[in-house]
Amino acid sequence: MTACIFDLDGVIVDTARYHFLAWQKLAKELGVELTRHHNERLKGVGRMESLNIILELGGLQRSDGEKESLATRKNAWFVEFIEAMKKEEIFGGATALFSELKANGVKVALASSSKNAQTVLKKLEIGSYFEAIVDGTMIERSKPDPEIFLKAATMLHASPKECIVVEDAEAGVEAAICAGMKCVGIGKKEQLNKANLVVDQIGQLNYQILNNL
Ligand code: B16
Ligand code: MG
Repeated sequence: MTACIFDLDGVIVDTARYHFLAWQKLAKELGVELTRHHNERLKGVGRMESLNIILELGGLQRSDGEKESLATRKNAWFVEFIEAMKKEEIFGGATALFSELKANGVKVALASSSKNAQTVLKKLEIGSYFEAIVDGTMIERSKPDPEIFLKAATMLHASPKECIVVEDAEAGVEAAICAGMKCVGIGKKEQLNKANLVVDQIGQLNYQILNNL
């Protein structure tokens, strides 16, 4: 392992919950019931892809203009949540893990599909932990496409097989595998069964566990 690439939402902080609450509010207005089970499909995929899934669940169709304004409304609610976020919301053990990896010569990167990733990093004051940051504004295809992880590896001058990805989304695990990288899933085994290892939270990981994968 020469590099470790971390997803943001749902791995470092529980912004995945804020995405869910904001999408659920929008879905309700559209008359669509968005359950936690459905929400698994929304994790890791881009904003417009998420909206398309909700419309599909409700058997609804909207014009491109209407979709833009629906996605903008959802984002405004999400931004309200993240503006109120506190540093204490960073998952326990996350920053200690970044420091431990660095101390062992492992490069640390962030790869988030979110266009709000920089705002979250600033709010939590953790941007300086990452040698490379790829966010939703820098990619053309969102997870499960491997583009985001390959871009991070290129920025770190690391080859994919030397990289380990840490992800909470099914689409993210898929993307890591497509990129030719090893992957640790954060969440449920049933959901993330393609990952090389699944743990409940980032705090359970350390350099040794990742290096032995
Ligand atoms: P935004 P990640 C992803 O972030 C989220 O998992 C996903 O639910 C969200 O739709 C996507 O970012 C886009 O976010 O609307 O803020 O651009 O998990 O890749 O860090
Ligand atoms: Mg995520």
